[in-house]
Amino acid sequence: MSEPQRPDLRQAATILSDASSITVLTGAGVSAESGVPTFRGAGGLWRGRRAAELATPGAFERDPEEVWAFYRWRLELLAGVEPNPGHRALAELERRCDGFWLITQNVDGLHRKAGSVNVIEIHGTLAESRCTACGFRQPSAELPEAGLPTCPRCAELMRPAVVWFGEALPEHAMAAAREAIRRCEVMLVVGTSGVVEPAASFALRARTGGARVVEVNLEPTPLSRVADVSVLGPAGEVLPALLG
Ligand code: BV8
Ligand code: ZN
Repeated sequence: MSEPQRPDLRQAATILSDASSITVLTGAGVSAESGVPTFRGAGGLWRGRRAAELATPGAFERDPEEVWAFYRWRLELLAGVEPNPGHRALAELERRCDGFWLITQNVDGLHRKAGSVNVIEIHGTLAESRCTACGFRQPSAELPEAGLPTCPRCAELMRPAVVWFGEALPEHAMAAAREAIRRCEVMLVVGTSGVVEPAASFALRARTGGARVVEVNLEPTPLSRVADVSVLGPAGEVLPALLG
C-alpha cells in the first residue's frame, strides 16, 4: 500500500495530520486481522447462532449455560490473539496528537494491549465479569473453568461485563464519548458496519458539530456518506499508511 498512488489515502492523511484533536471510533473490523471474528461477517457465527441472538438479557435469562459457553469460547479465542498493525498505528496516532480519544465498540481489550491510553469502551469489556445482583466485579480470567460462575460475595450468578442488546450503555462511557465527539476536529471511523446504535450515530454527530470524518473499512457502509473521505482497505494496512 504505497501512499502516492492513492488520492483517497493522501486526502485522509492530510486531514489527520492537520488535526490537533482526533476522536477515533472503532468496531470489530479493527481486530479482524488479529483473528477476532467480526459480528456480522462470516466468522460472526457460533454453533450456527448469531452473536446478536446470544448477547441479550433474554438469552441469558433463558439459557445462562449457553450464553456462558459462547463467552467462554470468545475468552479462549482472545487468550491467543495479539494487537495488529492497525491497533498499533492508533496508539502511535495518540502519541502524536494533543487531543485524542479512542471510542471502541470492541470488548477484546486489544487497543489497551497495543498501548492506547485514552480508550472509552462503550460496550464494556470481556476482561471482566460482574455479579448480576450485587455488582461485584472480577477479572474473567479468575472465573472457574466450567459451570455457571457465581459471585464470591453473594453467590448470585456472574455475567460478562459487556453491554447486551437492549441494555443502556454505561453513563460514564456515554458522557466521555459525548465529550470526545464534541471536542474533536476529526473523527476517524475504523472497521464498523455502522449498524449498532448509539455508536452508529457518532460520526454524524461529530460532523454536525463541524468535524471532518474519515472512514476506513473494507467496503462502503451507511457511514460512508457522512465521511469526507472513505478509504477502502484493511485497517492493518491503511492505518499505518495514513500515519506515513
Ligand atoms: C441501547 C457487546 C437503549 C456484547 C455489543 C430493535 C430491537 C432491539 C434493540 C434495537 C432495535 N433497534 C435498535 C436497537 C438498539 C440496539 C441496536 O442498535 N441494534 C441494532 C442491531 C439494530 N442497540 C442497543 O441495544 C444498545 N443499547 O440502545 O440501549 C436503552 C436506553 C436506556 C435504557 C435501556 C436501553 C446496546 C448495543 C451494544 C450491544 N453490544 N457488543 C458482546 O460483544 O458480546 S454490540 C456488537 O456490535 C459489538 O460490540 C460490535 O462492536 C458492535 C458493532 O458491530 P461492528 O463493530 O460494526 O462489527 P460488524 O461485524 O458489524 O462490522 C465489522 C465491520 O468491519 C464491517 O463493516 C467490515 O466491513 C469491517 N471490516 C472487516 N474486516 C476489516 C474491516 N474493516 C477494516 N479492516 C478489516 N480488516
Ligand atoms: Zn454478588
